[in-house]
Amino acid sequence: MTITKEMKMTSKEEKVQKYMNKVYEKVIERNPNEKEFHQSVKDVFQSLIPILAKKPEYMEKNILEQLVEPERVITFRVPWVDDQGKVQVNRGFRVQFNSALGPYKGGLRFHPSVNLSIVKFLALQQIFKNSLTGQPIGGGKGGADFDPKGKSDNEIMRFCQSFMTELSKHIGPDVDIPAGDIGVGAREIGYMFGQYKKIRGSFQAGVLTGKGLNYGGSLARKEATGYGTVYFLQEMLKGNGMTLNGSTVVISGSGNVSIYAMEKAIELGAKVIACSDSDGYIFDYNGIDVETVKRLKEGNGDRIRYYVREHPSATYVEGCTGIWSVPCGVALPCATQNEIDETAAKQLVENGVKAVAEGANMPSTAEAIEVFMKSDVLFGPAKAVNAGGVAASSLEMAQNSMRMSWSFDEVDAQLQEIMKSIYQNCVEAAKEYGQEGNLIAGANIAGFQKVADAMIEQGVI
Ligand code: NDP
Ligand code: 2IT
Repeated sequence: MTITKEMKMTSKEEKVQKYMNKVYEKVIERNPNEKEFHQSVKDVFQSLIPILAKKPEYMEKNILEQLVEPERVITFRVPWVDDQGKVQVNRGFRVQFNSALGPYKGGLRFHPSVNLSIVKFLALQQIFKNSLTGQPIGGGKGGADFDPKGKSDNEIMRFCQSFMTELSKHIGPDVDIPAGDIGVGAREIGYMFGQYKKIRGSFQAGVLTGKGLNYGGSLARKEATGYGTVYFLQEMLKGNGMTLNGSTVVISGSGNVSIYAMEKAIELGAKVIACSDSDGYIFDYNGIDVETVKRLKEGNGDRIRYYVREHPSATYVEGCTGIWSVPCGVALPCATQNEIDETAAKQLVENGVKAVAEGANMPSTAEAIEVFMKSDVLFGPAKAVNAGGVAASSLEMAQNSMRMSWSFDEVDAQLQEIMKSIYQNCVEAAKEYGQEGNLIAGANIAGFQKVADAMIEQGVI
């Protein structure tokens, strides 16, 4: 038995569980060695037992089996020439997972760890996340096992051009709209946009989001995932009689999501005492200076260890996982998948953590989540918490279609509304299906319902 529900089950729920286990076993059989993808499927399925028991149509129409099979998976060769004149070859991916709610939408990740399992888990999560935003976007994800670290600007440009030469055949403003993720920021999006434009002979602003502000990018998109994470956190704390003001916060990573989560948390009166990169972490009980982190990491991708040169009151510790041993009231994992394991979760709980909100995608292992749930820690799941980035991307698409642009405050105000409504929908869905207070169940159920209904309305296609 693989998919389980903690509470005692009704006979209808037992039937659903049997069906789910069959689908899940097939997922494992059809997609061997894709452990991140399995983890992500299991996370979703576990929440869906009550809704499938209540609405038999989903099982009758075999929605789950349709849902876990991507509509299209594209893998391709990305050859490029390095500064020494040598030919290098990377592997590119785009998983167009589900278009029930709109064109495929989701980021591109450039990191040596990228493989099909990682892209599929991210794309699956994106379906539900995008559904939660209330925006008309389906789910997709892509990337390459390319390591941008240590590459010259010209190498990055040549790589992006080669990557887009192939990807351009599969995307478009009404087809599939990529954006950034780990290792892909405005610079990479710019090079890819330039190549797409050249190949198509047409300026289609809405084909990529996260663009530069000079050529169709949206104000507040850069800040949106981090800000949105903190807006969600704020709602979650408020809903439970707590406040961010005066709390101590630990945030992993020091990239796009972390930096703007830090900035917003500080603005709202929190003290951010630690952040990290893949080498190690810094902590300072007086509070981290976000402007220094920005200058180090956004400028030329320097290592976080250099922070202590400018701030002698801070300490640098080698190794990134140790960050979870820093006592804090709020933990925001904003780096990468499975960065909080069972041991780290136990450490956080022992040190008195009150709330965890996932800025990164799937940063907590299943075992870590169990620790948090058993300890009554407030837990905000990634699909809901970090949805602000893609929500702002959708607002960028809307501005591109209208050929106009909104002010920073206009986008930020819409973002705040979206995050509030995501939180509210998660709370209500959890309550409706007997899992009050469980935002994981709430996010999965609320995200699923809209997609499943749209799939049924559009027939078996
Ligand atoms: P960035 O590339 O801007 O930053 C990533 C940060 O995480 C860096 O500090 C990096 O350290 C660290 N990191 C990356 N890989 C690892 C690893 N294997 N172990 C430890 N640390 C690591 O990416 P983003 O900030 O954009 O993305 C962070 C997370 O947020 C990802 O999970 C992404 O999927 C998710 N996300 C991003 C959104 C966006 O709009 N950008 C939207 C929603 C979710 P180093 O500098 O050493 O590499
Ligand atoms: O994981 C994510 O939601 C992103 N990387 C952002 C996707 C997007 O299309 O803006």
